[in-house]
Amino acid sequence: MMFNKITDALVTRMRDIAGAGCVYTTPGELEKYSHDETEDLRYYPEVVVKPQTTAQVSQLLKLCNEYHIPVTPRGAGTGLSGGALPVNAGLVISMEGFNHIIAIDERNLQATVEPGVITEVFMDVVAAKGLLYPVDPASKGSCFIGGNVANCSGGPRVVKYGTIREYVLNLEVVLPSGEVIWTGANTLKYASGYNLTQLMIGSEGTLGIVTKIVVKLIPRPTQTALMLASFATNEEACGAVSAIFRAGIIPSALEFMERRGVEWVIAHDGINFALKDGIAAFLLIEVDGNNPDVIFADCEKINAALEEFNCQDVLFADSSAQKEELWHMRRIMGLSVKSNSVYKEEDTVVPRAELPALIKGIKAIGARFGFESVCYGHAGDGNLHVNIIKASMSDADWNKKLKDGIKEIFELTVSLGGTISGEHGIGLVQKEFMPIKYPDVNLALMRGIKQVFDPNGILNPGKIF
Ligand code: 2HG
Ligand code: ZN
Repeated sequence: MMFNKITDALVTRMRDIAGAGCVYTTPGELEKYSHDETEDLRYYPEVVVKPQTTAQVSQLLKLCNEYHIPVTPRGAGTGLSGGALPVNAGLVISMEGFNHIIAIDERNLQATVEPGVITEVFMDVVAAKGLLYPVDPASKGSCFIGGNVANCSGGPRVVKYGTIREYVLNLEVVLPSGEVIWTGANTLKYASGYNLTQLMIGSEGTLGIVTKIVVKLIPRPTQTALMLASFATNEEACGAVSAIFRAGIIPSALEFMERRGVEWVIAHDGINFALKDGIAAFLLIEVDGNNPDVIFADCEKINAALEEFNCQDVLFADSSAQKEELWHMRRIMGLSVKSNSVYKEEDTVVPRAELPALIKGIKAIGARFGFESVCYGHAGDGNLHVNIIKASMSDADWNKKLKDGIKEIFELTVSLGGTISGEHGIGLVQKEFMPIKYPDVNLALMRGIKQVFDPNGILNPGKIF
């Protein structure tokens, strides 16, 4: 793909469109947009614009399409696959200015929001109305709901409530041509031709820029119970996961944490947690509902299922403060790993009952290549975040062994019926592994869709394929 550089004349046009105060060009201003949360990758854009209206996004895309300027849409920059990195420089369109909750429709249990709203801010506003928007990635306090749409984000509550796919009803999207469309309808059903709403979700900013999002809301459960179960081996912890569902329970969260992850949270955050000897892994299990008796009975069934897998100990959180502490431990695990060592994160997902085989295989691959890994994640979804640790490995070893090791981890994942990303997307860093999952015919279909939406290939080039 041949792209042009952004000339001074084009910068002037961008200022005319968005207002001079919303166009940034100095290295100091651009630095923040040169990276996301993906390892240590850095790519500087030439210009950043923060539009405030759909009309401005439309005019910017029309201009860039005419002059073949690459455009990287950007939310909060919390992504873990490099999807927001401007790898061809060009223009970054930051959606920070789109931070309004436009409407909460309590009659239909729907809301219309702009993509730059912080996920947790939105969750709190609907919670105050007794409603639940359950899509809560670990970075909910800083990520944008638009980025969640772009990446098809999940988080701990997917296991009961589903990913963001289950909540987005309709999207306002600006196409690379500058045309503005609504993708669907504000309805719970949609059997009216190809579902463009679902196509946009997870398209990582390669097909259009989302400017409004209509989501479904649900009544908020009033009660939760949270327990932390400890196990002597990873396989036992992972094996217990499927048993909980077989016992007739769908927990509202079912998270796995390896011991080393907990150790690093303690080191990073100084939390007060007594880590007992002989414990290899934990399951953090939440049950929600409105009837405490039903929740109590569910917890007893879960306990019985855990015992079959040699569960060593179960800690019941007995206050909301303790629940928050345990959740905090889980949510900051990614950051804690990052602060401890150079690392590379993979986002493997398999059918739930294959989790024991996945973790066993990952450890065997690590042993063969000589790297350590710290695994945690959404076990109830079969989704394991595999953090491969550089530790004292030399750069040469790390670069060579890492690539081969990741390839084997993904081959194992796919052979178990899984895929190479459950919720972090493909972006820049996973794209070379796409052929492990997809034959040429699937990749050709995806490229064809891209071509229809974006014939000049200006939108987030270098991602997914
Ligand atoms: C996690 O489970 C997340 O810790 C990290 O996948 C991603 O929320 C995030 O930014
Ligand atoms: Zn996750």
